[in-house]
Amino acid sequence: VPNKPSLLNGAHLVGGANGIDPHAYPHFHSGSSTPASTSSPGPVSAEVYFASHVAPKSLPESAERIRSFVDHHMHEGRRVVLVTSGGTTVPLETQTVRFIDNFSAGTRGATSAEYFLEAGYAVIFMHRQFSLQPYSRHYSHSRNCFLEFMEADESGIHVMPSYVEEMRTVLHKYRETQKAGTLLTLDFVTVNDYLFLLREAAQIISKMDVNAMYYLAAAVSDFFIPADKMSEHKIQSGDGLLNLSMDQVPKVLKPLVNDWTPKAFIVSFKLETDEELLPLKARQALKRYGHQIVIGNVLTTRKRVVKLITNENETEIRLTAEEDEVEHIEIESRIVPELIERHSEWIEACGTRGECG
Ligand code: 9Z3
Repeated sequence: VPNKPSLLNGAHLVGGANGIDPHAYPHFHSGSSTPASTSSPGPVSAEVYFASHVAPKSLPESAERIRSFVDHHMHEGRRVVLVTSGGTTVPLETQTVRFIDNFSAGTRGATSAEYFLEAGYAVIFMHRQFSLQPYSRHYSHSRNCFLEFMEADESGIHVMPSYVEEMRTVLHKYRETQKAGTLLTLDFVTVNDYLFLLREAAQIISKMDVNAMYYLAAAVSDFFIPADKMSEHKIQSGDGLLNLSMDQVPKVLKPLVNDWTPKAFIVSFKLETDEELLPLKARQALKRYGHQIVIGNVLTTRKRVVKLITNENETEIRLTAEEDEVEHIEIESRIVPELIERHSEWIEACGTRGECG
């Protein structure tokens, strides 16, 4: 997902004749304003990326939590799905004041996680810090403030009668999940956090030989500023322009599929804003990375239409206007069962891939 400079001071960071030494910070150039260049050489390999960047401090603790979670559920005979959700940030300074973000609220990931849990999967929910989460998403800031569901009288504070039934259902599912211990949540903020956490999780899960699915719904930045080219301190403003030059984020789907977790069932999402481009880009991704399914979606229609694309076929899932606007059906309630069925077929066909036993 291309980053949108939504949190910056306008379309460009203000800078220019601003005292930034372009030799000290080669990724910040003063001078005329040009759009970010896409003509530079391709991304560095994942290997080079990981060797030249620092892992988040919380990684060893996350690794331990993943290990014991997967170990427990494997012995219980559960399938595991790793769901990624929400957007990643790209810091512009090491001591970060400004960063680039994207639109994702994490609706797709949080909603899908609930349907996987309901179907009996153990879910590793890898999400952007403060993005939507399973269950609480129904009452979060981006939908309705939870206070709107409450009323007070002399005996205390209660859920308003008109919301009781819906909340009872959500509460019941939430408690069932807590009791079963089937949800592990791990968070990330930057694209660097995301990449390290995904690699760590995949390598751990792969070693444990569990029937895992990857459901990669996070909106991952395509461009970033490498650590060695980042300004340590806050970029100073002046009255000129600041042009940003960014590198491409390595395409980690390739090592994910080939090296980190070669036996897993991997579903990635492809987002475009131009509908015409989507089939081509989705097919390209499938061919380039060799995984099982790409789900194509368009920004403006993503809650109503998706396309499941495999090497063999293409299946559209589309909500009717009635289902969407009147019945409030969530498209994830159709996507997830379809994927679970395909995951079952994938597991059953392990013999044809020489992976059984
Ligand atoms: C998606 O396409 C998700 O469906 C959305 C969900 C991010 C559109 P929301 O969080 O939105 O419910 O608001 N995710 C994947 C986007 C992505 O970064 N894909 C990469 C790419 O297109 C490949 S993994 O290159």
